[in-house]
Amino acid sequence: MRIDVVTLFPEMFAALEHSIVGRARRDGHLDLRAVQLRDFAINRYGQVDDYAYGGEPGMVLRPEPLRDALKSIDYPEGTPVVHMTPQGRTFDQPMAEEFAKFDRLVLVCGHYKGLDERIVQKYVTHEVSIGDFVLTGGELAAMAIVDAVIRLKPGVLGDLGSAETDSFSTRRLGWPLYTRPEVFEGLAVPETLKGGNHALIEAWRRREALKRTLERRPDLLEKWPLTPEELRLLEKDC
Ligand code: 6GU
Repeated sequence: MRIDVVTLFPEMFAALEHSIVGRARRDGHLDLRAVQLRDFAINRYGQVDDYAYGGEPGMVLRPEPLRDALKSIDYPEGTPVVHMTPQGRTFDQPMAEEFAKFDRLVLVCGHYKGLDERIVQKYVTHEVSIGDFVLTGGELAAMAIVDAVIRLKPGVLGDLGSAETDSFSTRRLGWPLYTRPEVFEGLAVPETLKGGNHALIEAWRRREALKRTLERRPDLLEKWPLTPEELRLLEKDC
């Protein structure tokens, strides 16, 4: 997959040289390119922003540098062009799965007050936020999206970290995890997990995951309701 990011701070993306995303790049699963918006400035002073019409504090990114930066990328028709903005739709696992179906992606990082609305109208296909808080720029949000999308591509995770067993691929939180030692500061590993009965272990995990989801994230159950099988699992327990 090739991902082009339009940004004023390409150096920030060095964070994606590490860990699993770094390996994905070295293995050829990800071709990540940061496009410096300032290379498309409107004058020799490197200007890319300007005052907001109507008069409000803060600068707005001018449309011409953004348009020229996008034109330089030469992405095929149908490629998602994603504007990172707190005004966007909240990014979630289904969106990551949708983006992972493409082999190109363009991410546009906003700065200052934001982008001129006409760039959004003419060039942007998706507006995405990563949550209800405000970042100083879209870069950290773009990195989150690159990570969440690329790990879904076949071959990026080994069998060990397979994405199909992710809690959110089932739209639920994860279950509690234990490793050695068997007793830590007076707390023991649950008996079921040591028993070797795989059906029982599976039922325990799914029940614990559901209990957590019910308690911490009831909104997930509104979005993706309990299945009849999940209802049965919960009834057995209580
Ligand atoms: Cl995508 N951008 C900015 N600037 N702030 C955010 C965000 C994006 N998502 C959450 N907060």
